[in-house]
Amino acid sequence: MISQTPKERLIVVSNRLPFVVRKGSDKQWKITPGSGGLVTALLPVLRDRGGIWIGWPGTTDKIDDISQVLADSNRDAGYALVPVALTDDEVHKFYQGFSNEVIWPLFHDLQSHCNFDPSYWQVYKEVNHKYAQVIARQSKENDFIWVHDYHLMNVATELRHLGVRSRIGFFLHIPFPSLDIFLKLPWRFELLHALLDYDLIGFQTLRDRRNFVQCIRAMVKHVTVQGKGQVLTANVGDREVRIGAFSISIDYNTFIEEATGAEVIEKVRQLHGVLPDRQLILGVDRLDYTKGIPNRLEAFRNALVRYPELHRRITLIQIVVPSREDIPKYHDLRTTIEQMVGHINGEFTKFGRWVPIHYMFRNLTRVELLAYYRACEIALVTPLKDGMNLVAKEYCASSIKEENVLILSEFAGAAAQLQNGALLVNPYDIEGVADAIYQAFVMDKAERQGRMRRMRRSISKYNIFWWVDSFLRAAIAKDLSAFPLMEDYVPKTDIDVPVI
Ligand code: ADQ
Repeated sequence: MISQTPKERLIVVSNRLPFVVRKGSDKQWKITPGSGGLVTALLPVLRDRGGIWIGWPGTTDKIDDISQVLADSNRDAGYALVPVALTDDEVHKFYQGFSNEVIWPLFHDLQSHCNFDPSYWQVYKEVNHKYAQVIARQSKENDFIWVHDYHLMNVATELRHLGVRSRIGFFLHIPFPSLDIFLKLPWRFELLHALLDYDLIGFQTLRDRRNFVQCIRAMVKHVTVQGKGQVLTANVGDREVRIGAFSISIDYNTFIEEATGAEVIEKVRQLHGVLPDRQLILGVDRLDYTKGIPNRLEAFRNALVRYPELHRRITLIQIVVPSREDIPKYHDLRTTIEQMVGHINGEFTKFGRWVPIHYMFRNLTRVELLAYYRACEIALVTPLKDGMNLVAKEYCASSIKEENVLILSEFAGAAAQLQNGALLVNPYDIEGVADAIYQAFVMDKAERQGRMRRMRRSISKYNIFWWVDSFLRAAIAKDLSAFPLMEDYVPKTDIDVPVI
């Protein structure tokens, strides 16, 4: 459904290219396609209208060879892959530093985790300039340039300095913080003005958009914001900037297809075979302090203490995917998680009969991931804060019999859309999450199906293709009233969380 979108050439820009480039044992470059929703959704659009994907190839090795390898491997694809070269120092200060030690924690409301090193900001600007130079070399006047995520917030400003006049859109995959938190950023004014150099800024949720609007109203002179619905208009001086909420999603139909494959079904059978007569609870997250894994483990322990009837009747399968291991905070987090798992298993294990937590620290194949989604009767998706959280949507899509229960943090972007089906929890409320585990455990089939059906209907309608299509249309539409809010998405309260 790539309908009615503008037909200009598309230039997609992201921190990383959607292909992993690495040298094999024969010293030859090997290119493997990346996976994930963004790649799945954007590659058909790029093929359809032609275009370029620009990004860092993930290695600081000599770039000339890589450009050639990328060009050769992608010759017949209908779009080009263009690398941006980064040095080790740039990767350290721009990627690990400013992006992941300043913006990532601050935008997830964890200011105490921030390292506001001034050299990080300097290199962030330089690297954004580097991306802009590559874009300026590659783009033509009528191209639509779509920049992704918090690593590249300065790119539009740099492009304007380089004289690029094309329309430029930006999508922020992570949350946008409230004014009080954003004000802590030493470079708050520069960054806010940089974002306003885009023609369209997309956020994951209405809450993120509202935070951004609050920031520009408070911090930018001569700004007015009008409109209602999915896309607003801000007038800043003589410029018009569009500001929208576009919840990212998944390729729903492909998930169903893959989740019903023979290999997945066999693996589900094996899982139930080794862990019989109980409900399985799944936690699957990148190793990241925003995902709330220690709080979740504490809640699981609390449920075992307060509801002894759960003993031997539930098992938590916690999978942690290695991530950002060069940053010390991530290393410490892994140690904390592993100590907690050890304590809980030490406290409750019944020798030869029951181990409460099965813990894995590794990447999974697609088949394994889908098998865990299908096999586990309950999912615990309890981030302290999350832009969207695709695991929640993937879990629902894979629930083919619609008998599984999703326990979801109020602070995941997905909560606004899935609030009519998920058991919403505050991840800081240990007893509340423990109660939700018990509620999920005893929930009857009819209620499970009703809840899961509502969530799947919404995810199926607002899938990844809807997301791409609505963003690209919002960039050019004359009439913004054609962009109503998502049906399930209408916030019931001003703070988007349920109140009693
Ligand atoms: P992430 O923080 O990475 O994404 P999420 O949205 O949950 O979080 O996406 C994780 C992805 O990794 C999922 O697509 C999942 O299939 C995959 N995955 C999970 N476990 C895996 C495993 N063991 N092996 C391999 N793959 C695994 C950021 C933001 C989110 C936002 C997304 C998209 O932090 O809030 O939803 O971008 O915008």
